[in-house]
Amino acid sequence: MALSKRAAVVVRVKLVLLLRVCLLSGEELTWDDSGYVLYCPCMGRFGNQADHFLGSLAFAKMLNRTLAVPPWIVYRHHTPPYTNVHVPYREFFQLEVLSAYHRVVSLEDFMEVLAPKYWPPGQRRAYCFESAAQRSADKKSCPMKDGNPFGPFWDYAGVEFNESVLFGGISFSAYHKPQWMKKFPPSEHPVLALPGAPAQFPVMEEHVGLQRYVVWSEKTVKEGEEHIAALLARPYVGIHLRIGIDWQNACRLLESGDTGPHFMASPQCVGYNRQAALPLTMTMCLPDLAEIRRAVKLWVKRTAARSVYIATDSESHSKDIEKLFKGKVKVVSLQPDSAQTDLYILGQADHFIGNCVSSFSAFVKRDRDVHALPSSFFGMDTLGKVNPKEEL
Ligand code: GFB
Repeated sequence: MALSKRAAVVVRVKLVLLLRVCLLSGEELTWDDSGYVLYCPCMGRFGNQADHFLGSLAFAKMLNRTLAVPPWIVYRHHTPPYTNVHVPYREFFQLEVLSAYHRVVSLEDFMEVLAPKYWPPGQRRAYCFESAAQRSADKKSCPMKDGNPFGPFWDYAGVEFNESVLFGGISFSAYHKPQWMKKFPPSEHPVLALPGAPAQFPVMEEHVGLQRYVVWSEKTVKEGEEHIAALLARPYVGIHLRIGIDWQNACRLLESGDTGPHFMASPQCVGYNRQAALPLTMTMCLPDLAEIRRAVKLWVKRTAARSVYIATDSESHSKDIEKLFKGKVKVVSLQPDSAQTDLYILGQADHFIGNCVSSFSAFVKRDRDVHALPSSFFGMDTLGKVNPKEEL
């Protein structure tokens, strides 16, 4: 069933690709009278941005506007160039595949080809919540370029804003679609440029499946496959250790009990229904070495794995994990220049153990779900399924 669905999507993607591929090459772009949505992926790092991206894609489709797909903002503050790097979407993923779901253009192409004529300097309006404008000096302007990453992002796009349009009492959900359509008809408001993603974090349950349109670029696949071939013997278990200092601080918030049933990306493992959410434990947020060893041992045994791939934001604990298997299982951890290499390798594992609360893990989990590959989370051994009856 899963395979035939996947096959259907592949066929659809290929068909749409054939039709649209030329439309997406910069020089062939034509103006869309239905309008555009532009936004800055200004919250969080890759996993947060990816969650927001799926919601933004759905928002653009809901308003029947073309989405100007922003670059990823990569924070390189500890390694050269010691600043934000804006990585065009198509560096990591295939832009064209998105158009099987909805019309898109890269922000870079939009600015280069369309903006000079249809959204020229001097006529660039920013749109934001009244509450956001409260942060500006005159309390009437959208704080589009205030601080990092906002300023550098719009500078990268080459945009100065000339005017602000404020709104309130509406959200980005489908419930408010009529208000959006009425308030901002594309004839009068062709470009909705927003300071942040028109989406919720974490991604809404109904948008999780849009992950299937987020397909790795050939370059990322090639690099990832080379690492897998050179370093790993299948079957392999991939694990994500989100255990660094920022994460320790974040998980500490759980101890206060003020976080409610959901905390960051946790709906992916405790369930989206707040009333029926499973309890989120400290071990699920911040697994200690004992839990890491327990889970790895279990899944290596269950999958008869010959190697383990560790992706980590800090320590890999590779020596401790190696000791578990007395040299019989190869344990590998890279320090990749790009987090996407880790994401790709985790995505291809025969089994994945992720961190329930991390949106970095959530990206991998969604990506694997698209291909019906199994995942679980530290601190819980259900196969990444919220209803335990679905287990195994
Ligand atoms: O992806 P992300 O939003 O996930 O942010 P969370 C975590 C970032 O840390 C990643 C790095 O984008 C990577 O840059 N990182 C984490 C890793 N784990 C790994 C790994 O295994 N390999 C590599 N190469 N890099 C949120 C943040 O993180 O955590 C928020 O987005 C905030 O801004 C919150 O800091 C506490 O959801 O895990």
